[in-house]
Amino acid sequence: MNLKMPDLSTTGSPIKVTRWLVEVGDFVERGQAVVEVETDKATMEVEALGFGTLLQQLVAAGGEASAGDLLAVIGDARAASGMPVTGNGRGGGEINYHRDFLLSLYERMVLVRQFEDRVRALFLEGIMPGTIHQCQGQEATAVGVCAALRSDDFITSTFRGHGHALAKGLTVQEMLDELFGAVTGCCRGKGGSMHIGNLEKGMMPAIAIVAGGIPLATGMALAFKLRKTKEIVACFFGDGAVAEGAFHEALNMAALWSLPVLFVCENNLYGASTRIDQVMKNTRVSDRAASYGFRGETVDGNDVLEVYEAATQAAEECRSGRGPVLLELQTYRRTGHSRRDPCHYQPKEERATWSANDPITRFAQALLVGGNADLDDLDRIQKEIDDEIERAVEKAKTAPKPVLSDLLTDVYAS
Ligand SMILES: Cc1ncc(C[n+]2csc(CCOP(=O)(O)OP(=O)(O)O)c2C)c(N)n1
Ligand SMILES: [Mg+2]
Repeated sequence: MNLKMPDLSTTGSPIKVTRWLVEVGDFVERGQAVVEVETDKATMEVEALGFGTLLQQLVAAGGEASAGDLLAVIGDARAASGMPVTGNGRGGGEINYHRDFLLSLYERMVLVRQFEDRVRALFLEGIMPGTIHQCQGQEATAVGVCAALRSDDFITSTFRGHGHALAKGLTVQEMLDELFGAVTGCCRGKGGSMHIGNLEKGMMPAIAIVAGGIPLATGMALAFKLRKTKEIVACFFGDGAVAEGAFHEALNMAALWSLPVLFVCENNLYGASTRIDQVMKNTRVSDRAASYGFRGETVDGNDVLEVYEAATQAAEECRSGRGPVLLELQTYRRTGHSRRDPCHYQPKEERATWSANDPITRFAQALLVGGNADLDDLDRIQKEIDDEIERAVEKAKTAPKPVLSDLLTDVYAS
């Protein structure tokens, strides 16, 4: 990934690089400020679009560059010599990942799990309006896919969207405020759990109609293609969407026009209380792609690195005009379909098997065995996230609610 000088100067004159904020070999987070520059008007920071390791600084501090000039090369999240080995790699061989990257994946998954657990408790206390559909057990799908995206890429989501939102960079505060119906929420309190989103962070407000996001994502991808931009859209949906007409129509069109859309099916074996084999003869969802003439792949959706690697490859194919791609991520929902569902239709043995395959426990073990973290590191991460969530809960409880005159603002039809 290249970091280029943005078009910041009003006069077209070269822009001065004042200070590097990241050293060669350091890990860079998506959205992290990498270098400080000075235009004729102001001092600004240039941010990384994606995760990676800073490999080269091409303009020294004090030097100048014009808009569009290369400032730095950021490698992918593997790299950095001497790092312990984790992950199998797609071609078979092992891959070195930067420790900070691995910990960031772990942190994000723990954030999703603890957010969901806390929100569940708030609903059970009866102090949150609406209903919820939660994603405990499915953290690796959201986190693995979103880690492979750039900050200017988009996602679409479903009624089960909290994990997608946190993985795409929405904050705990803006989400909790939204769930409490406050004006400070990411949709100003009008979306709630089932329509969570933030366009500035690349997440379309979620759509609760099963398969509803699939034609929408396809349309967004068409817009990216017509505008000749390099963004892609990752479209999350469940196995229940696969029998909907909208799924087939959109996949056909996306294939025909080679659109930059990454279809992500979170196959958790159930659509509400109905098991997948009761509604599909061929339960391998990724096979559907071949019938429309593009690549589909089934991936262990509880292995965050597998998901990340599959999504990175698929995103690259979409970005370079070789899309679309259909990824089927096999996973399991550990909670009921919605808040009131006790989940009795999931057989005990099946639940036990998937419990033993929990994405967070598995990744924690991999981090410990690989020497990337010790138990104190993992405890510290959990505690910091707990504290962050608690602070946000306290604020969200008293955050201001919309007033009557807000009723018809920010709506498309009235
Ligand atoms: C078109 C449509 N039909 C029915 C529903 C009711 N409904 C909401 S969620 C759901 C099950 C969806 O299952 P799946 O797509 O597998 O997603 P998961 O709940 O497993 O994440 C149903 C039937 C709906 N929202 N939209
Ligand atoms: Mg499902």
